[in-house]
Amino acid sequence: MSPTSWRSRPPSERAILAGRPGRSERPGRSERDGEGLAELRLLAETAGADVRGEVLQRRGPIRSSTFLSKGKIEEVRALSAEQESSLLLLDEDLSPAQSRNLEAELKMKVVDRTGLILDIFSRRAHTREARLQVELAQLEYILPRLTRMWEHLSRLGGGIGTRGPGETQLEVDRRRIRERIAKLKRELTRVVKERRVQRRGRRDCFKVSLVGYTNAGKSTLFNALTRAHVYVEDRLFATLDPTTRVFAAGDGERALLTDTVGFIRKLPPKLVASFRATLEEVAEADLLLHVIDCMEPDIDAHINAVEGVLESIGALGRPRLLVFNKLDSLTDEVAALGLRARYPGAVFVSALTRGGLPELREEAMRTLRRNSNGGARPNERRGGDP
Ligand SMILES: Nc1nc2c(ncn2[C@@H]2O[C@H](COP(=O)(O)OP(=O)(O)OP(=O)(O)O)[C@@H](O)[C@H]2O)c(=O)[nH]1
Ligand SMILES: [Mg+2]
Repeated sequence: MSPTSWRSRPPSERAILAGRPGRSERPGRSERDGEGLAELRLLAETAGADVRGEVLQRRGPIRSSTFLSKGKIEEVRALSAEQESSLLLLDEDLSPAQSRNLEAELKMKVVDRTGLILDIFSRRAHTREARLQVELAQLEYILPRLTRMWEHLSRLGGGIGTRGPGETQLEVDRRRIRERIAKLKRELTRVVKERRVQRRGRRDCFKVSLVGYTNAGKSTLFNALTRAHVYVEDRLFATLDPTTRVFAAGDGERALLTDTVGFIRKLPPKLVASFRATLEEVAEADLLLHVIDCMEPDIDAHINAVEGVLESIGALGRPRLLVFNKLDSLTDEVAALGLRARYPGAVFVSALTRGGLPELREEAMRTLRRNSNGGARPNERRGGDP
């Protein structure tokens, strides 16, 4: 794979999906009925792909050289010929060698999960901060792949036009990428500092951050609670940049609410690291509102994925309130009662119909007061940085 080739593809490239069925997928379904890899399909569509079929690799040992078994590779080959597709999107992270082997066997472009998520982020990054963060993650993803690609060329026997010039070109490319990475890191360090200064200015306020799986409805809830107009879309990663607004005020106290980037299962660690400037806000919040889509079939997997990211950014210890959103869609009374019984401390809302919002605001403020030094207001609290 040319590391950058898939970034410049036309908007609706025909794609075949492959991966292991998720835990929430129902057994016994056919592999082409569109249910097997629901999240990958959403990611693919968000990236602008025209999904033409799915191939499921059942549980069991994988073929280490290509991840997919020989039989599955044949299936992908047949399906892609039938659908005239030249792109395979894999729901797993491949080593550089695996993606190279798979591309060689299939003679089609292969993009793994991290590659796909990075592609979506690069399409979504509009502000300077987001672009810096995404570019850093992309270059760090590309760098080891570049190395392996050129090593592979050298191993093929070198000879005229490959070995000598190949190695030279590899060194040049690697040096350029390393230099760019160093420059991006310096710029991001400046962004981190700017954000810290901004937050210092808000020391006297309670700080609340919305966190949650992508598409859970964080931005919709943010708009409903603050009357802001943050962009909302039924696609993944609509939000990359944080926005902060006043969300409650009164009795000499103010709480600020921040909407930020959503999380997903297997969010690339490099991407999380690159988003340090954005995610520090979360790590320093007085309260996290963990928004969950109550229609999600595997709620616990989503909660675990979010907690995994929170842990990796040092925010798992922050006070947290579970907020089940989209209650308007949950028409099954028994399921609604079941959820309330399973998560007794949670708040249930509909950002769309604004149901449950007063209760959420009250519960959030109650939790903030309880956690802030025995009821003192934020400007009376001890301590330096917010
Ligand atoms: N039925 C229903 N749909 C909702 C509700 N809240 C949000 N949605 C829809 O869910 C989709 C995602 O909403 P967003 O607010 O963009 O979700 P998000 O969590 O900010 O997503 P990312 O920024 O992509 O991580 C949109 O189509 C919203 O209209 C709700 O309470 N009920
Ligand atoms: Mg959003």
